[in-house]
Amino acid sequence: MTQYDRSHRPSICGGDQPDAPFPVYLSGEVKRGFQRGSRELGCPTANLDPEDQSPEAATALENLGVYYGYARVDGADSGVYPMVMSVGWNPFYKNTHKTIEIHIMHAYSADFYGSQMRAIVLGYIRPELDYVSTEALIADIKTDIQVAQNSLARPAYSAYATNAFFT
Ligand code: ADP
Ligand code: RBF
Ligand code: MG
Repeated sequence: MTQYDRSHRPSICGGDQPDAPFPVYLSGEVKRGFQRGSRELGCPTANLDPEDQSPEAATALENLGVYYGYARVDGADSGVYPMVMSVGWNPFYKNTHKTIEIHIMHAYSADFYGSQMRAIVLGYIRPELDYVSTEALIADIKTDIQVAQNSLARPAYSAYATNAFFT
């Protein structure tokens, strides 16, 4: 793997239009995990089962790391919102299986385990890293959220918020 410099991070990722293999379409039921996201990181992540995804999506997400796009959860609060997604083995926590976790940039009024979630992934931000501390991981997640927001603000990306996949 090439060296990745945490101290010099770009504020936007991806070209003016989503580059191949994006857009990547994901859907499935929100699964329960270790519930560390909200408790330890202040960042809840809704988990999808990698086994539930299409072969195209599985291939497209072979690069472990952080991605950005839009997501929607069926239910009371069913808007389409920006999201950041972590795909990997969470080396910091030494998990033993691959996870797909989506943090949606929206304040939901309640948990939504068991609900159907759909997401369109539009770009890749960075590889999955191991960390010396929880604080360092949290700092990078905050940057990821900012990068996702900047990247999605471009017209060719924002257009996906109203894509037919979400209706
Ligand atoms: P788990 O390990 O079970 O995924 P988390 O601490 O990561 O636990 O919390 C994830 C859960 O929090 C989601 O499944 C969802 O029900 C809820 N949740 C509430 N707000 C959000 C949000 N903005 N983004 C993602 N999940 C959220
Ligand atoms: N876990 C890691 O071990 N390394 C990472 O680089 C990493 N990046 C993440 C980036 C984002 C935007 C999010 C939401 C999570 C990330 N995580 C990472 C996953 C984190 O460890 C996970 O959400 C918690 O373990 C709770 O399941
Ligand atoms: Mg989670």
